[in-house]
Amino acid sequence: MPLGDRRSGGHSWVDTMVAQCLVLLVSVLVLTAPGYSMHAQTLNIFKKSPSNTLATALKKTSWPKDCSEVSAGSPSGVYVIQPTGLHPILVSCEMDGRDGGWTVIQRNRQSTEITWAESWSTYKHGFGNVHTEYWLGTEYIHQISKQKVYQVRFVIWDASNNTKFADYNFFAVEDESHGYRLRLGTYSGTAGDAMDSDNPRNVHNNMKFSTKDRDQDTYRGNCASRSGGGWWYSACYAARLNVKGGITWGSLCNGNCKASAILIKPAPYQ
Ligand SMILES: [Ca+2]
Repeated sequence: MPLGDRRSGGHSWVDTMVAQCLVLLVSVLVLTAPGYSMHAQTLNIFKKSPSNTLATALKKTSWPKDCSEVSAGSPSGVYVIQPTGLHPILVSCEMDGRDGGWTVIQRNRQSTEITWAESWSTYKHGFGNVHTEYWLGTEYIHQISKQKVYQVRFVIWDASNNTKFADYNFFAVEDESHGYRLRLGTYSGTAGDAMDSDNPRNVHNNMKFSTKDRDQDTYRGNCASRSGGGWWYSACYAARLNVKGGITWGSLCNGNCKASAILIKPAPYQ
């Protein structure tokens, strides 16, 4: 029914529309509550009214499953995604250039105010500020990574603020019952292969995730307690990105890296 017919058609349709608007608005407020804000694209659904497009927008039940499904040409920024089987979540998307569509699962910098020394459950559901430094959440990373075949890009800004990359052509995080174990493919890049190693003392590939209150490393002590943040420790690390002020990536920068980011997107092969 066109919007103009509402006077002759009674109030019920309009009331339903208002109710749906309120429900959606409340959802938006909840999503934006803990220091988050949403990208304009999400709010544009309100601007396309009044017409049937509003009704269409309100019926929208599917969000992008990851940043690779955000429409081409969109700017980098914060978006709502909804991985299969999950509620909608906010993530930062790297959309710039031809090589866009990356979902940012971690971002840190040397001068961060985040302690990173958080518990298993805090790591599980994520923390920080999606606009600056944050951990998306180990559970959400797992849920995203099981949707498709993913690749990962570790971006490291070294001590001189040069940007370096470490790409792995496969990326997955197993479920919580398997300790959120990390699975990486073959390395290529400019930062060095700090996540994989023949040395069992500092390898990260195939390691379980550990936090200060859940020691799943291969060290007699507790790597996460000694090092601050949760990570896929062995005994203990060659790469340490989840830390306040001591970001390390192999021999590239040892405790003095300027910043880091971890990005994932579907591999070109599926
Ligand atoms: Ca241990």
